Formats: sequence, C-alpha cells, structure tokens
Amino acid sequence: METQNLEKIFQDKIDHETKIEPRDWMPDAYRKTNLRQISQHAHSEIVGMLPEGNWISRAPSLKRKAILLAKVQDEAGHGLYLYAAAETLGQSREQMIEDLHSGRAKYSSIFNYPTLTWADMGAIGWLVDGAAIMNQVMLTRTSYGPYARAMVRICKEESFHQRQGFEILLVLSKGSDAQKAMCQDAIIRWWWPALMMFGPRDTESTNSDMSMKWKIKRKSNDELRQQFVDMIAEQVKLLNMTLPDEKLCWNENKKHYDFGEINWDEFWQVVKGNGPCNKERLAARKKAWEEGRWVREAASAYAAKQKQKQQAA
Ligand code: BYC
Repeated sequence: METQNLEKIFQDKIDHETKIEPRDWMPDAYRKTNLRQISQHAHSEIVGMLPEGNWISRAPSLKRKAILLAKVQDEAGHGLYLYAAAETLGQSREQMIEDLHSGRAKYSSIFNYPTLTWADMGAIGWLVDGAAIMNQVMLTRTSYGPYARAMVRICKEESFHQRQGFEILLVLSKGSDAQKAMCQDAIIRWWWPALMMFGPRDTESTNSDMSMKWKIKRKSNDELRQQFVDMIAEQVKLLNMTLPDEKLCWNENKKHYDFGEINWDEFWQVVKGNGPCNKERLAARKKAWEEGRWVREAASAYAAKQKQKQQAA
C-alpha cells in the first residue's frame, strides 16, 4: 500500500480512538517520538529512585522506612514496565540505557535537586508524584497501546505515593516548631522545580503539536501545569503552609489561580545537565549498571541453560 494511504488509515485509527499496537504500521516520526517519550519516562523513574533512596537508611521509624522502601521499589517497577513498552517500538534496552549514560537521552529535570531533610520525602510524594499523576492520568489514554496500558497500573501506585507524601507533611505540620519549619522549607524548595516538570511553555514546546495530533498527549504542558497549581493551592491550606509565590492568587474571572513566572533559565540549565545534582545522578546510575553486570550475565547464562534443557527434553 502507498504511504499516503497508510498514513490515512493510521490517522483514522487515532481519530476514532483505536489504539496503535506494536505490529501496526506507523509513521517513523510517531515511532520516534513515542520511543523518545517512553524511554525518557522510564529513565525518570529509574533516576527518580536516587533522591529518595538517599533517605531509606535515615527514615525516622521502621514504619516510615518500610513505606519508603516500598515506594522506591514501585518506581523501579514503573521503570521496567516502561522500558518493556519502549522495546516494543524496536529499540533494545541496552541502547536506551547507553543513551541515558552518555547524556543523549533526557530524564525529568526534577530529579537533579538534592534531598536535604526528611520533609523532602513528603514534598516529593505530594508535589513530585502529584505533578506526575496529573500528567500520567492523561497518558492512560495515550494512543500507543503498550504505553497506555503501562500507565494504568502506574497511576494506581502513584496515587498511593502522593497520599503518603502528603501524610508525612501533615504530621510534620502539626509537630514542633522545628518540624513545621522543616516542612515549610521543603515546600519552598520543591515548589518551582515541581512546576517545571510539566515542560516548557506551550509556545516553546517543540513536540506538542504533533503529539497532540497523534493523541500521544491530550493536554498541553500549560493546561496541566494550571490544573496542578489549582489543586495544590487548595491542598496547601490543609497543611497551614504557604507556597513561595507572591503572585499566587485566585482569579474569579478565569476560575483559576494566577501564579508567578517560572525561572526558565534555571529549567534549561538543569535540562542541559547543569543542575545541582546532574553529575552525581548519572555517576550513580553508571556505577549501579557496572556493578550489576555480573547479575545480568548470571541471569542470561541461567536462562540459556534452562532453554537448552527444555530443548533436550
Ligand atoms: N525535564 O516539546 P516538549 C515519577 C524536554 S517520574 C527534562 O514540551 P514533550 C517519579 C523534552 O523532552 C515521571 N526535559 O516535550 C519517579 C523536549 O526535549 P527532546 C516523569 C524536559 O515530550 C520517581 C524539550 O524539553 N514523567 O513520576 O512534548 C519518584 C521540549 O519539551 C522536561 C514523565 O516522564 C523536564 N521536566 O513534553 C517520584 C512523563 N520537560 O526530548 C516520581 C512523560 C520537557 O525533544 N513525559 N523536557 O530532546 C511527558 O509527558 C512529556 O515528555 C513532557 C514534555 C510533558 C515531560
């Protein structure tokens, strides 16, 4: 069939909400942009374990430690579903990981900030997972089947993550003056980076037009960011804390909160590799990859042996 016809059938499927599956014909650019987004999403989950991993051994109680450990393990699982979804588009996991380690592939800017106190575990759960869910609920309806199905399961786990984060902050917000101050400080430090997670302004978003046409994305970066601000501006009141933005105020005409300008220079610096922890994060991932080599080799040797045994039988 001619490419023009194939493209028409493909776009018709998308317009009629039929999922695109791995064996279906798809334009190269659709394959590439899904591969880019899904692999970057997978990398974000994997690198995203590091800031919280830093606190597993320092959690304030056994219960908190068990919860945090479970959350970080969930993130590893999310990374693995997403790598598996990306592999269906024809790229090997080794190549994706090589792209992460060489700096060719991106991961979310948010994970390049340090976790300085226990309250950061609360702020990450509430704000970072909160921003992630806002974006990921939309992705459960993304047009590429394997990505959409992975997101359904991931979203269920993320909503628990967000609640556990909020609960950490709620406890601190009712504690001693020092605990209250720690809670407020974490909110101040994580607020602006959390808003940056949604990506550049719509006018600067290079991929959005095609991703919207192909229903990879269904809401724009700015729309989701606004939805997030509206939600958090209300929830912060329950903590008796404030967000670090003097311009934050309810706009009765728009029925939305107005908010101040994001520091876009900081955002692009972090994306380009110059954030506070970029080098540390990549070094930690490369070290883990090298130190895990023997495990991968042993697992492959075992699988090959099992296969041989089955064939012999
Ligand atoms: N950080 O054209 P745009 C989690 C890049 S982890 C870095 O708007 P797009 C969790 C963008 O890639 C969940 N780079 O892009 C884990 C593009 O560059 P390339 C993380 C960013 O793709 C552990 C350029 O800027 N969530 O929940 O249409 C603990 C122009 O942007 C960022 C996901 O990964 C950024 N923040 O839209 C706790 C969601 N923003 O690739 C929690 C999946 C933009 O052309 N991803 N860039 O070189 C998406 O939904 C979309 O990729 C984005 C950006 C909305 C992020």
